[in-house]
Amino acid sequence: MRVVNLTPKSAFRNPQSRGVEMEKIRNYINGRWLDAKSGKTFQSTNPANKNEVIGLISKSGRDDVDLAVKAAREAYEGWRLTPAPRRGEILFRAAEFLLKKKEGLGRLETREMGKVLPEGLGDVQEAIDMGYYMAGEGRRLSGETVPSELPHKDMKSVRVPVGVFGVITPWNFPIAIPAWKLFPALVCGNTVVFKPASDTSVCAARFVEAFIEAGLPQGVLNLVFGSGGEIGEYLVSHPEIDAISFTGSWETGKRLEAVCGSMHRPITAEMGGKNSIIIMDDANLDLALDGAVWGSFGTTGQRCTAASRLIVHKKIYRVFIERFMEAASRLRLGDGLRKETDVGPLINETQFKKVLEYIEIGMKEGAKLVLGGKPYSKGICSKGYFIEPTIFGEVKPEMRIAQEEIFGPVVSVIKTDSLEDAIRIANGTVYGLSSAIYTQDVNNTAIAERDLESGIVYINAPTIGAEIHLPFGGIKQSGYGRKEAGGRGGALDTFSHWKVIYRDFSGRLQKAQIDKG
Ligand code: UN1
Repeated sequence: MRVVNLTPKSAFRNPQSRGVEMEKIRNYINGRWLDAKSGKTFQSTNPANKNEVIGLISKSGRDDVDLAVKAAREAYEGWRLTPAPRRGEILFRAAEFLLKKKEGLGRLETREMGKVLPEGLGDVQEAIDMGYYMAGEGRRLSGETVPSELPHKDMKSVRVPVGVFGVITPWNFPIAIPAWKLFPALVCGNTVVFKPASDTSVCAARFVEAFIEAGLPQGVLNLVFGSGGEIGEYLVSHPEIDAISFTGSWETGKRLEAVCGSMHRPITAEMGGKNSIIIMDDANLDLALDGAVWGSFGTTGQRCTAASRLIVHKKIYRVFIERFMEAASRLRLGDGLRKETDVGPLINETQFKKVLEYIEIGMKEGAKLVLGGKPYSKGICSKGYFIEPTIFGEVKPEMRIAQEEIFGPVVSVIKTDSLEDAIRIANGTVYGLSSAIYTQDVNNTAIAERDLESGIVYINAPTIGAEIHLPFGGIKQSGYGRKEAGGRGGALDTFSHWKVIYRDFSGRLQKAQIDKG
């Protein structure tokens, strides 16, 4: 195996957080960890304790992106021609490395992103799952062979890589979402320039390390840190990039789609959601309550699949809302590394303020605040971006809090009187990522499954918790282009093109559709 140049392990003391180490994190370009050309840096901090700096990160400019794209372009030919099973073996080793480091990576996620430790570990596990799954694809990547209508002629379709991919990822799944993109991109034979969200830069560096340890040739995967405005959009419009995979907000995604459209460049964009759970009067209420709490407040509501609307049948509305309030009020906020914590902080000040603004909007619109609604700063939470789990009752489907993505621990409860009305409300937003229904009536499940307008539908389970081997993604303003995750029909179609080959060995000109053989 090649000698690798890892992120310098020379962590140094962070003066602001006694005893805790902060790391210097550099770009990874063409097999080397490099400072940004400008020498500039920025800090990544712990959202549960703003004084704790997790890493000092290279702040890249356009020249760093140029370097990374050049490296990916130069490595492309070699990687494209590396047999796919060999590519898969490298990815398998990367997954093994992640498994070995799972505990440490999970803890890092909690410190850098704020999600509670079991969720941090789940995030890493999702990456491991994707690694093993895509490693296996190295020995499949199958196409079709079908008989020709003409004699002495054969024909087949084969997958070919797209080229150099620009990959832009969000902070809410700092390792899982990069894994959804990098593993399939690499097994298909693409090379990559990866720009992660600044808030979770250290997680991204640690994740890339898995590929280096696994022996990925230099230049195949390159990592640049910096703001979306400064380098993300530059990467997307770079002349030497062939395609883009993006996960993030609708506003950014829409802009990037326009850029790519004008350049005839494929882009897959995963964006927001305004996901709903329908709870019918015949639902198993205990199950629905557990699902509503997890769907609304898991990951502090910072999942694009989070349930931010609960559409509840009027016959059970009162008992549901009382029990839901009671269950949510028992959730304990705090540092996600502590065993007793159920809900962590918001990621940063911008999100913190945005969520509080939406709570304000909800109150002005006349929704009934039944729980929470305030920042939470008791005890150890005084240094973080904590907001109480917040429930609005009596919400009208057209209110802004029931239409716009909030991305925080705020949920709207809406009353309904029938399945038909519930589905109409669920479908009545610009988004279409995930939806769910709790009911014991098999006919209700069939109607919901058929009529809910979303990329993912759950029956008797909340809107979160997609598994990696089926396609993931939304319709309407939730998604654009092909899907993430899954194999055929999902990630493999995003990260490869079909090439169709006809071979005529008859020794004469044969005309399809004209000659009858
Ligand atoms: C996201 O919120 O962007 O289904 C991804 C889920 C997770 C992935 C969420 N497996 O909630």
